[in-house]
Amino acid sequence: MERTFMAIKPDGVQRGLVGEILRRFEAKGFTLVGLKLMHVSKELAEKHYDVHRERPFFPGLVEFITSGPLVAMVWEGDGVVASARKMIGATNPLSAEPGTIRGDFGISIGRNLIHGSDAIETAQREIALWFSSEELVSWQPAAVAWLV
Ligand code: RTP
Ligand code: MG
Repeated sequence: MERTFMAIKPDGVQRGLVGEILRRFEAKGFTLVGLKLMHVSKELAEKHYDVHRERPFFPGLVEFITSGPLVAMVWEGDGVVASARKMIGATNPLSAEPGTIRGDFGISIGRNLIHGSDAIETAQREIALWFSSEELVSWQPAAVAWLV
């Protein structure tokens, strides 16, 4: 079953949007299989955003991601990688459609509330980077039978 990695960034936690964001993915019908609140080390932040290492915003991005607690999570479901990206919205919240998380709650590209893996291969890499296999719970909610 397809899985994606997402993280509610420190701004989402500070603004009290954790419940709202979890609610959206639960209500959509995806299955939560991993969840933890954590302070991210500089090393993990740099590995996570490795593709952006040469970009001018990289140091500020790492500083921000390590600035306070973040909620790391893994969600499961058919098509979850692309669907979650749609629900998150465009990188710049001012361009993100209303109805998306960034479109509804953000105004700044550097404070865009949530990360979501951008492809299935990226999701596999990020899940392995952020979670051990013991931290992931495989289960099938009874409600899924009513969705599919
Ligand atoms: P993310 O990786 O955090 O889910 O965001 P994304 O795929 O929508 O965007 P990406 O291109 O991967 O950029 C990663 C994060 O870097 C910050 N950023 N700042 N100042 C800038 O021009 C700029 N561009 C990107 C954003 O916070 C973005 O989420
Ligand atoms: Mg990205």
